[in-house]
Amino acid sequence: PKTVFSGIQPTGIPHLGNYLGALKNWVELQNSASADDTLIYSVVGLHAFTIPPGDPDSLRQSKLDAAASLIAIGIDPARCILFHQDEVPEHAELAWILNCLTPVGRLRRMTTWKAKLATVKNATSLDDVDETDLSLGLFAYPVLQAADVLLYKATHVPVGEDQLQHIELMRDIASTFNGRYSPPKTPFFPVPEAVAPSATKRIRALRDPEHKMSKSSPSANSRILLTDSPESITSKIRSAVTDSTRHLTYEPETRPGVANLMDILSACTGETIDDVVRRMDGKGHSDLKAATAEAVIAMWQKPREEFERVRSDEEELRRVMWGGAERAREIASRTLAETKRLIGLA
Ligand code: AQP
Repeated sequence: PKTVFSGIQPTGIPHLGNYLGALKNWVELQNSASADDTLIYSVVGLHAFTIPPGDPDSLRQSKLDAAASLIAIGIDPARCILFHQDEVPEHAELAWILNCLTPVGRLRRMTTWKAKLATVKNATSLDDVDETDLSLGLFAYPVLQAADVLLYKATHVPVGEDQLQHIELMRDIASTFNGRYSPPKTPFFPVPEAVAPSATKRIRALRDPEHKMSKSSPSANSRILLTDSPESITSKIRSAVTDSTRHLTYEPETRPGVANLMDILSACTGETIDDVVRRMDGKGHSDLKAATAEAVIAMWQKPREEFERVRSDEEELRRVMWGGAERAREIASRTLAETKRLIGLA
């Protein structure tokens, strides 16, 4: 049986990149799971705090937004353990233990903290990112992520392509732990596998296709949110940066803006890229934009309505999430106790 774990940060309403790169896969894994598989999905508030938001109330609201979004896209709290990571303190405790097994040099090679600082500081290049601005928490982000996954002895981790380097790290951490502390021939932690969507790649920012679409980018028009109205989706896609070449071709390296729209269109409709290129043959940029907007609007119409319904009953949403935290804690406390016994802390 599989144990699936993944998380999303409550740093804003999820966008098209989060959905096509990861969340859609969460739902597909849920819908194809067998009865003895375990699915665990988390809103990872401790990760969101690695860039502390200025306003505590906005973090509280974002936690509810993220939880409601997951239910709205089809995550079923009766079939999955859906919970807030910060309501299960074992995550931080296992993260501390794993921090002590992780070399700083290994973390320094991650590009994600550099990219995150570059986005937040509006730096144009990763080389302009100054390490003195880096908090210990942001640096250790992938180790906390490893703790999230290993706490449930997860075997499969559905993430977007930007997170694959973190999965490599958590695999190394699991192997290191097993090598040092597991009883002979019985690895304590399964070495988890990434489940990356095969067709959809990284979705790029609409106004700046050199970068990935991101919740924390200062340009709000660069991302399409689950809650955007059809008018807003149309206007954001209409103003997406493309290029001045007239014919439409799929060339991600040299024409990232056009390729991004084609990636989005193909992911929303289920067509292959070849189908999309054929359908757009002889057409112009505005046709591609219109078709893409139409596909996104159709895909998200129901989830958007569902979000409004789920989000409007905060008390029920909190109750559902608290129920998930209790179920998560049963597993997490067992793994943490076993871990502490193995390393000599219990
Ligand atoms: N642009 C993207 N294309 C494909 N997949 C993406 N993901 C994020 N952006 C893209 C995937 O979404 C999942 C949840 O992401 P997250 O909220 O945990 O953190 P993130 O990767 O840092 O996403 P954002 O939107 O850029 O948030 P902020 O700006 O707050 O950091 C992950 O599986 C991720 O791979």
